[in-house]
Amino acid sequence: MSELVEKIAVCIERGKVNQAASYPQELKGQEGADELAKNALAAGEAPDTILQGCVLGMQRIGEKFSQNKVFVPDLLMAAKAMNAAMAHLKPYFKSGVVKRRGQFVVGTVAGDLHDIGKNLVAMVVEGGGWEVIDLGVDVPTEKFVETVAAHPGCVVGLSALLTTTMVNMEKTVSEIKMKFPSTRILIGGAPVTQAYASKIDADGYSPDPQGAVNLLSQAAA
Ligand code: B1M
Repeated sequence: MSELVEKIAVCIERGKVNQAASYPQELKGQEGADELAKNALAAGEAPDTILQGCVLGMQRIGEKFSQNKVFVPDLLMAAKAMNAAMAHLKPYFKSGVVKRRGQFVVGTVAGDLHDIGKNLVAMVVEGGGWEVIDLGVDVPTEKFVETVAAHPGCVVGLSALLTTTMVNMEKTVSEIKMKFPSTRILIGGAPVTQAYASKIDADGYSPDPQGAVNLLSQAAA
């Protein structure tokens, strides 16, 4: 692994956004994800190398979050640093020079307004190298179906926090699968379990964002 990849990964994992940022204390004054990405591209470094650093950093923080070694604010700071680096990669994604691993369509199911967990999943999945199409909250089944039609081959993620709304996952899974049988669908959220995922024929369940990235990697393999 190159020194640059490791440096970017450390900035992402520690939430070091840019040189001016005073957080984290022990990296004060050092270049952050913003400058490292910008300067490396200006020096002719391959955009893929920057992406590699982002993916590695988000993977490290995602795993620590799964193990309860870090918490929501740490994940938010990592995502902020990741966004700072990714902003420099946007033109390369648009031109196709850097390829994403696939498209991930995510939203909370109909009736559910809880989006904090869904947003964390979206951030970590983006950091995992996927293009995220975030449909927001209270997403009707028809909207998911329309979006899958517009993005063939995408993987769908459904989030629910209420026992009264998780039942809407079943309808969404069944309608997507009826029209687009090969679409892979992951579900998650506090009341959701693997048993429920199996019952409604979802392809996977994850209790946390990094688990979702791992399932996506399997889906893409
Ligand atoms: Co609500 N709420 N809430 N609420 N709320 C809960 C969920 C509740 C457990 C509180 C309680 O009673 N103890 C309860 C649900 C009870 C139940 O269904 N069994 C509840 C209720 C009842 C309600 C209302 C009905 C209250 C009312 O109006 N009477 C109402 C419903 C609104 C609606 O959705 N229609 C309501 C409203 C709200 C607020 C709007 C005030 C606010 C949401 C703000 C927002 O999200 N923008 C809110 C909040 C904040 C909560 C609690 C306190 C926190 C939820 C949260 O953000 N957790 C919650 C109680 C609690 O959990 N302590 C509660 C932090 C977040 C990081 O975790 O979302 O679980 P979580 O996400 C995790 C994992 O689940 C996973 O990854 C995340 C990171 O680890 N994950 C996925 C999530 N989605 C995933 C998808 C994946 C994979 C993993 O793949 C696709």
